[in-house]
Amino acid sequence: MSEQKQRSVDPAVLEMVEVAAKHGLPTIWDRLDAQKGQCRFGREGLCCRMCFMGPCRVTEEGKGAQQGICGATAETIVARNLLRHVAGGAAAHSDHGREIVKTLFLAASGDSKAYQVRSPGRMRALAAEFGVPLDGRSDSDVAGELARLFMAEFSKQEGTLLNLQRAPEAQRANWRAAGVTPRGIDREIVTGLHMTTMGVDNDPEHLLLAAARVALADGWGGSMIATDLSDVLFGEPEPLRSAVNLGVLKEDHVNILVHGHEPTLSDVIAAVSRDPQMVAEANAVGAKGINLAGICCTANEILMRHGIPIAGNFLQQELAVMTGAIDLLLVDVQCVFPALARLQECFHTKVVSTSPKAKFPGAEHIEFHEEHALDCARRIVRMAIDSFRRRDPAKVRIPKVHERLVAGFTTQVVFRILGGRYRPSYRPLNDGIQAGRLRGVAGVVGCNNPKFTHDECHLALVRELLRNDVLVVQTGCSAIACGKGGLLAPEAAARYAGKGLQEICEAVGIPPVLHLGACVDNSRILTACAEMVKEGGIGDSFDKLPVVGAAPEWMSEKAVAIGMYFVASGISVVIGQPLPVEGSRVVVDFLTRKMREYFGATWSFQPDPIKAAHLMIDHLDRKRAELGLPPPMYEVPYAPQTAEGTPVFAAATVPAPSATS
Ligand code: SF4
Ligand code: MSK
Repeated sequence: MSEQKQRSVDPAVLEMVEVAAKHGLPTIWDRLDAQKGQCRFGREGLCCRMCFMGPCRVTEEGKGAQQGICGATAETIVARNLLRHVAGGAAAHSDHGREIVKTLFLAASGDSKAYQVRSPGRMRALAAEFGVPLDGRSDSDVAGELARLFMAEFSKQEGTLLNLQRAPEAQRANWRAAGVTPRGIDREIVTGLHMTTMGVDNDPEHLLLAAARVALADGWGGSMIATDLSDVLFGEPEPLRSAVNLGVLKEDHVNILVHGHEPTLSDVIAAVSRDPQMVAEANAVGAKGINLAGICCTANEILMRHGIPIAGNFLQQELAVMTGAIDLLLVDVQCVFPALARLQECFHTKVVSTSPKAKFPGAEHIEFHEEHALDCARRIVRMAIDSFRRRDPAKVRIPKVHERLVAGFTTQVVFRILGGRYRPSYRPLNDGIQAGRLRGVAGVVGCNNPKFTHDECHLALVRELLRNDVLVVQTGCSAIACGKGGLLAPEAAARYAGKGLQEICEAVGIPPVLHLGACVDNSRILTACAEMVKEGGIGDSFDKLPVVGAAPEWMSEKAVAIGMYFVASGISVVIGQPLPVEGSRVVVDFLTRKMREYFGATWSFQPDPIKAAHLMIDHLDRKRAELGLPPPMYEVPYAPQTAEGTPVFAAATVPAPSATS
C-alpha cells in the first residue's frame, strides 16, 4: 500500500492501481519500473542520433568522448536536441490548429450538417480585428474569408504571423532584436528541423533562438488559431459546472470515453449521444442511457463547451478501461498510450482510433473525415451500444470518487465577468494586483509524469499559490488534477485562498482557479496578459507583469514548446523535472539566465512543488517591487527562498552534468 501511495494522491487512482495489481494488469508505473536506470545521456540531452555515423554520446566532463564522430560538442548536441523537441511540440499543436481551420472552411461552405459557426459574434469580432470587411456580408462569407486568412498563416513564406499584432510593442521589439519574429508556422518548423540536421547549425545560442522562434510560431500561431477558431465553431465557452474523476462513469449506462486532443469529432459525439433515437437504442439493450466522459484535452474541450464530465487526466487513461465499465474508448491524437489497445484482451472495451494520423495496432480504425462527421459519430455510438451488451458486470469496479468543478473561462469571459457585460474590462483584476490584494497571476499547466507522485505536485503547488493570494489559471491535465483535488469547486476560495484572493473572488464572482481549457488554450494566457497590459498600471510589457508560469509534472514535447513560447514572450516559467539540457552548461546558462537579456524571462527547474511555488511567489514580489507596487496586503507565513540565499528564479542549483550512467 505504501508503494501505491507514492503513485498518486488520487484515491480513485490508488483503488484502480490495486485492482490492476490484483489482476496482474501492467500499468504505466510498472512499465516505468521496467525502464529503471534510464539512460543518463538521453536525460541530459547528450545523445545524438542526427546521422548514421552515430549514435554518438558525449560528455562535457572529460570522461569518455567529448565530441561526436563529426566533431559536434555537447553544447551543439544538447541545443539541437532541444530545438527538435520544440519543433515536435509545435507541430502537434499547429497541426491541430490546421484541422480546426479546415473545419471552419466546411462550416463556411454550408454543406455540413455537423458544423456551423456557433459563435457568430466571436467570429465577427475576430474578423474586425484582422481587417476582414463585415458590412452586408453573411456569416458564411465572413467565415470563409477568415478561414482563408488563417490557413495562409501556416504556409506563409514572407512576412510574419498576424496574431503577433496582439503582443505589446516591447515583446515585438525583443523578437525583432533577437531575430526570432516568427514567419509562417510550417516554415518555422521545417527551418528548425533543417537547422538540426547533421552538419548544419553548430552554434548553441543560434539553435536556441531558433527554438524560441519555432515556439512563438506555436503559441502566437498554431495554438492561438486553434483556440480562436474552436470558439467560433464550437461555441465560446461560458462558466459552467461539471464533475471530474472516475466516479463520473455510470454502471447502468453505456459509457463512451473520448481521449486525445481534437474537438471536431468529440463535439459531434456529444450531440449524437443525446439524440433520442440513440438513447432509445441504448435503452433497448438494457442501458439507462448514454454517458459520455473524457480523458486529457479532448475532455477539456467538451467540458468547456458542453459541461461533459471528465473521467481523469493523462495517467488515468488505462485505469479508466480497467474499471470494466468503458464500452467504447474513442481516441484521436496526442497523449494516447499505445498500451490501451492491448487492454481489449482483458476487457470488453472497444478501442476505436479515428485520426488519419494515428493508428493503434489492435484498435478498430474508423477514419474520421469532417464531411461525414454525423454518420461517423452515429456509427461509433452504435458500436458502443453493441459493446455494452458484451460488458461483464463481474468485472465492473468504478471508484466512487468524483469532485464538482467550475470550468469555461476564456480571455473574453474573464473580461465580462470582471467588468460586467456592459463595461467589460480587466480593471478589477489590475486594481487587485496594484493594491496588493492579489500578489499576481500564475499559469499552472501541463501533464502528469509517472516519475512524480501523480497529481501531487499540481495540487501542492497550486494550494501554496492560492494561500499566498496568487490567482491561478490552468489548462490541460493540471486543471484536471486540481479539479479532482477540489480547487476548481465553487467553494474553493473559502477553503484554500488567502484573504486578499478571497476578497477578489467574492467581489467579482470568480473562483480562485480558472480553468481555461486544453493545451492549445495556453494561448488564452497570452491574450489575457495582453489585456492586462492594455488595461494599464501593472507594466507595459509581459516581462514587467506580476505573472509567472509553471508545469510541475510535464512530460510532453508540447510542454517544452509551451514553456519556450511563454519565456520568449516574457513570462518566466518554472518546471518540475529539468529539460534534457543538463549535459551542457552553456545551454543551461542560456535558458536560466541569458534568455532574460533577450526576452526578460527565464526557465527554472524545481521538482519540489512547494519550493517551486516559493520561487514563483518571489518572482511575483520582485516584479511588484520593480513596478513600485506596494507589498502584498496580507502577510502569509512562508519563508522566501531568498532569505536562505538561494538564487531567485534561476536554475543555478542545477548540478553540472555528471559522468556516464
Ligand atoms: Fe554523431 Fe555527429 Fe552524427 Fe550526431 S551528427 S550522430 S554527433 S556523427
Ligand atoms: S493532455 S500534453 S498530458 S497536459 Fe493535453 Fe495532458 Fe500534457 Fe497531454
